[in-house]
Amino acid sequence: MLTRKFKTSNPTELLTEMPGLGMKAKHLCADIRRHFNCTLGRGRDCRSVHYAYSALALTVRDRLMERWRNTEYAYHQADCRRTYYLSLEFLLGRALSNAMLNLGLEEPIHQALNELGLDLEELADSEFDAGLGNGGLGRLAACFIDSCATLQLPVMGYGIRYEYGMFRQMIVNGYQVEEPDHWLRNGHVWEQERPELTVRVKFGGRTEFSNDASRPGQVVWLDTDDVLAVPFDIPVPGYRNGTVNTLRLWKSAATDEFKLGEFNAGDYAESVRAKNLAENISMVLYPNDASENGKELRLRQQYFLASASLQDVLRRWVADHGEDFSAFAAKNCFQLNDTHPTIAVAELMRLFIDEHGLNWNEAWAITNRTMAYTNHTLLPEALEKWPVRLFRQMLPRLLEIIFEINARFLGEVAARWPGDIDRLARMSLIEEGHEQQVRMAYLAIVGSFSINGVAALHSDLLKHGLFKDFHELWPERFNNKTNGITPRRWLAACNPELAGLISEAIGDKWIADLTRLADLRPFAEDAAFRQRWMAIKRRNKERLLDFKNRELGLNLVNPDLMFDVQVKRIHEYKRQLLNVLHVIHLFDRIKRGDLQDWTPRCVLFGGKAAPGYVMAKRIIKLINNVAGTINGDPEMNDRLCVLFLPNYRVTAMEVICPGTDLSEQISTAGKEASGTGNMKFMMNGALTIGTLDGANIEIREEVGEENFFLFGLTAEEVERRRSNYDPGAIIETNEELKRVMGLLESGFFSRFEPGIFDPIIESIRSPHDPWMTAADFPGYVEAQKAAAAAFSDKERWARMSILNTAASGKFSTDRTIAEYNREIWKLTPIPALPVK
Ligand code: T68
Repeated sequence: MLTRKFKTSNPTELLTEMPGLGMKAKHLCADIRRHFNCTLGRGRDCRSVHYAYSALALTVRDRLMERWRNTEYAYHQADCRRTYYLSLEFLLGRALSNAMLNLGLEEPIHQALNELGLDLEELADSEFDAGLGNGGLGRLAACFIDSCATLQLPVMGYGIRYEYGMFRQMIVNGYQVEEPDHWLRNGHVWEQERPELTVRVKFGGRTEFSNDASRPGQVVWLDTDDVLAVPFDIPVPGYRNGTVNTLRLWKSAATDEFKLGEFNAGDYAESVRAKNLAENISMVLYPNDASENGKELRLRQQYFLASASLQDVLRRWVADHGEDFSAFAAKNCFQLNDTHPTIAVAELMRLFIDEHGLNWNEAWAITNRTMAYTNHTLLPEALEKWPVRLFRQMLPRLLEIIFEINARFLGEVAARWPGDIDRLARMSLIEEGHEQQVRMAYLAIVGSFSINGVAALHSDLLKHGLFKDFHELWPERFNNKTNGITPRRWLAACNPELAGLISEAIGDKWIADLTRLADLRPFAEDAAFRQRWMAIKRRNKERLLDFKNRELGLNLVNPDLMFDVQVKRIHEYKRQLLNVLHVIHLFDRIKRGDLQDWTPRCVLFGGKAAPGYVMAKRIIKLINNVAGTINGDPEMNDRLCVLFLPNYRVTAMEVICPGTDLSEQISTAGKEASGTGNMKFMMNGALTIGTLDGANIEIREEVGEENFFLFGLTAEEVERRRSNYDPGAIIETNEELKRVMGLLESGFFSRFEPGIFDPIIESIRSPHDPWMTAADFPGYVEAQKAAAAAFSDKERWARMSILNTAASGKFSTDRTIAEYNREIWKLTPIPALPVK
């Protein structure tokens, strides 16, 4: 397949690098025209924005191509150590404006488009989001590869090219309705298919000992149903440094063998079914953000990603080093983004032993020095387990290897703690019960030399809670890497006016070294600067209003309200419910005429619920019903407005975070591993109201307690309260909560569908409510009061806003990635070759 080499000709000219493409407006202008006319074949009768966008995107892409090849060439020349970031999700969003920013093409493109009579915003707006992720974990992967390219680290991302990304959310009568997201419908100019690098992935079949006498004890995996993995590469540009790294996404395809067997035998339907099975693997992203639903296809996706990626790396290794793997661990590292790609531990063992002839100890020594695991959750329901039965049927050879890893591992545990049977059962990779299950997190821990959490508190809770036994065994493997976000997309690109003001004040070095934002601190005391800062915030709020009006078909006009925002996945632990209860309380205050020191506000919600998560969907309905009541009540008029923004996504956040005043980070302490939305808001000058959870703790440390609205139980207090939690008593003694519950229970918000909120009411009143919503309500109301008071003091708020941005330097993924590199990956940055 596509691997024939030139035989008769020697195309020296073809294989020589072409000279670099011009970066000036006139060059860009000519290329946009050429792509529009020649590449896309469109002419004067074409009025479609899509083709104008495509012509521009191709023009930008051309400038990435040469840098992309040079980068790979430089890495190959350096024969450097590399890291591979394995992730089932990369939540990329749009590519165009990011590529323009990173290549430094913004100015000349503006000029070129001006000449052509085109509007950049309109073109950019026609790009579909690449929504190949659920939320934080997928977006983190996208920010990470951006920072790796900016730091010139030889890191490649591996993922799946889902035909359908995260579903599109519509709100119908207040309820979430899911629609498929066919993001590839108009093609995707940023990807490069590489069919010549296709690999084969095995499924099913059976194993037996080889009868090859020269390979005693060798296992063969045979009678498999194979699937092809075809790579599509996406360029990942660094910030103005000539580096372009690679994100390789696999698409599944059927082998063409089916044509022979069943097809000729006349079983057409069966052969087509097999083809569909193969193609289904990369069809759709599973939309669950906090639990696995145990679907067979999901395990197939996981193995498909792991196997294709490892084979790809090994193929390159063998091409360069032959079958000598002695330096493999010194040159390669795989970072596992949560347990989703963890089957890679067993797959690497299989490839070494079955395909490359290493013995167990050799293979294990390498595997165990190359794998590193990042955990993203403490929620027990999110810890992945797969039935042994499913493994046996789908991946029989992998199951044998997992059993062997487990046997040897338990031997180690038994030697360290002789006679401790309970401990063996607790730590086993196989959970016993009515059905045996493989514990993927434990496989990841046993197979990795590094295990990290994503914020200081989270990593601590892993060590002393969830993975306590493993921490006792291997304390040196555990570490923390507090998350971050890329300041390119999340400040420079999404908030150009604020970025401009910052650069005017402190220079533009902050874009690649975010710690420099600290230089903004003195400007908080400069009244003229504060005024400009708040004028920009106001214009960003107007932009956000426009966006809401467009998406919701409304006509809101007042940017002077406090914009109080909670956007993130809808989950009980994130407590959108607590926020709505507070909204109901504000409504109640207006109704009672308690308007003393009133701060007008607009409360904005956004986020998707997993389609099978009934309670989360009910919370969306509650928000919408409360919004309907409040927005339809003339008494509320510019005092309080509540919106649920449908289809929250990366592109929406790019407009939301610059226009937010107050950021809601109100999860039950100990439940949010880190959070990254909190960082986006802070960086754009919003203040946080939040609990001592995840990265909130570090945000508050950086900005100072006086610039953060804190409330709620600590993680320890939450655990201690469990045994004697009495929400009924809290409701009885807190007049405000009592009134809110009274309104809810009276059916005031469910007049047309009586009883629909009963499950929500029950959960708040239950002594077993794991999220302790009632317990934190009184403190939350107080903190909200403090926030409202601060907001009405314009000068004070402006100061606090500037200080928040100034203190956000720590939360750049450049810092996070530098730490991963220093402590785990140990890569040497490789400067890019200059473009000729
Ligand atoms: C998030 N996790 C954490 N998971 O909730 C958040 N899960 O605190 C953290 O900041 C972020 O990861 C980055 O570390 C997720 O987003 C998922 O999306 C997910 C997807 C599939 C299965 C389980």
